[in-house]
Amino acid sequence: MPNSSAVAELGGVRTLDVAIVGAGFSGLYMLQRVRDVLHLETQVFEAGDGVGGTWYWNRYPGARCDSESYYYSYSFSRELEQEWNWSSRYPEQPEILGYLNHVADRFDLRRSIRFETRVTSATFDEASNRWNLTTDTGERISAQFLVSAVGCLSSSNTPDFPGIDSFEGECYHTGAWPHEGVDFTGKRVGLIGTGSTGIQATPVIAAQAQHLTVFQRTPNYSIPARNEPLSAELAAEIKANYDEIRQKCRDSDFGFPYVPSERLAGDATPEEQRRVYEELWQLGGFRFFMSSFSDLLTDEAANDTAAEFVRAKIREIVKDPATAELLAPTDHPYGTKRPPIDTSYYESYNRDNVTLIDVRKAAIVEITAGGLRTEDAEYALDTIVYATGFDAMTGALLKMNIRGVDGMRLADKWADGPRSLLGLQVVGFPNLFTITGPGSPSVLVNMPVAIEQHVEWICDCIEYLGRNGLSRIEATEAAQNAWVQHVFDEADETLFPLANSWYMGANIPGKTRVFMPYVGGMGQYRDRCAEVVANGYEGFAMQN
Ligand code: NA7
Repeated sequence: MPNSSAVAELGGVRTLDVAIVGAGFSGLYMLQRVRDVLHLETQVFEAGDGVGGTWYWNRYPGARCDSESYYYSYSFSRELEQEWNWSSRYPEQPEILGYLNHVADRFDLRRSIRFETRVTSATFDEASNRWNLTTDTGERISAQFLVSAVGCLSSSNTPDFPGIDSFEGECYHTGAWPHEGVDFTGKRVGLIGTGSTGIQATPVIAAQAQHLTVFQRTPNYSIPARNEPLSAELAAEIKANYDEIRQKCRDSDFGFPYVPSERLAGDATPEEQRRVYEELWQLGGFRFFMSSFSDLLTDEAANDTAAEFVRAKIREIVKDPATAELLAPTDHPYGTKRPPIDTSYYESYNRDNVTLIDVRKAAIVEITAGGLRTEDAEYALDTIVYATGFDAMTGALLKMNIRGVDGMRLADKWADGPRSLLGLQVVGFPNLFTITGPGSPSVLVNMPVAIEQHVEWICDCIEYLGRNGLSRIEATEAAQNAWVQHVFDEADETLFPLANSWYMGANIPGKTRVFMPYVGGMGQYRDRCAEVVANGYEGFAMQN
């Protein structure tokens, strides 16, 4: 084991083998493995006052997982898998947060987590091959390895609207929701953003508020979730078959246990296409995307059959034809932005107290003391909800102020878009590992599947280094360049680059547009990672 030192205070500097940043799904599992399997000295640093990451911060009304509970969970502990009971098909945010708290208690993780502590800088010291960290609580840490478990969607984005601070009502970002909740009773609420979050929040806020005005820039293709309680019989069947379910997730493209379709949309008649889409629409959730036809992401004509089916559904559900037309997306292929899953989203627009405003036609000009002004009207509001998303994939990582070899800032290194080897390491930043970093399947996959694979790969790597008396590992330039090219090539074979999505960094003004996640599929990616190890960590340079 590398530096299996006891935790030590040297001149006010705490020494660790592994420093982990973030206590969400990734950080908790990383901690469990580093501390209890590798038996190394480690500490998690977490900005919040509790565990949960995404599920700690995103407490907005209607927040729930779009993946089904039984596979949106850890697989590393059979006991955990068997003892935890999910209440419904799609767990709500409090239930997932409860699950992660249970994990923290069950594995006694809290004692190794420093809460309400944000890492403010991380600098690599070449002389010692260690990372020097500082925190906003004044702590100084020296760690041999730095593991980022900061999440892909954790740095919230509030647009820089003129006058934003002049608003005299209440305003909230969905990604930093007050723990005590918000009462919308009797309020005129404005909701900006119709991504997955706005789509989940709309029906719930509409049911409480006096009036809800939704400000939409880009309409989305949303598929009904069809949430329902998980019956005792189904729960027992899942538990009896967990090994098989998990293996299917690991081998699949998207980390889901669904049977992928091998059929091309173009090989089906229009009637057959409609039958397939209708069946999956009724089943609900991501099956529509993953189990309908295999060419939806590669062939525009095939994609349009799915897109047109959803548009027809919107026109069928939404009674006002003008509103239905506004809600029907035409500017990007289906699935090229993260496909939302909803509960009564389109139906909300049939309520008398919900209005949809097109802010692509007439953009938001400013936030005023009493509401919001667009290019053609003013809206009086008591509350504004920003469901405006995140600086995805790189935002939280870059906020940490990471400096590698020769003082190089990661922010500068990635000014033209993130570059990494396998989404795990970056040239010039030795001993830094990024769980679900850009260049890995990450957000295109059911996240716990991607997270567990990364945690296990990183821990195996750290163990290997220790066993071989090595103290430093770094991606090589040639291997990184080849991987980045492969990531781009795979993306270019799909329709993904046609959308202005957060996958492309297009939601953040000034952010370089490159497709960030790896689209080659979880199964293929796992094989590549295993091959790298089998070839003696091919593409990585290691030193004593
Ligand atoms: P998203 O998917 O990034 O959605 C943000 C929404 O906010 C989207 O509709 C944006 O429109 C809209 N937005 C952002 N900036 C503006 C401005 N300046 N004016 C008007 N509208 C704006 O974030 P979510 O939180 O919904 O979901 C993030 C992920 O969390 C989700 O994909 C799941 O993986 C879980 P745009 O589409 O950019 O035109």
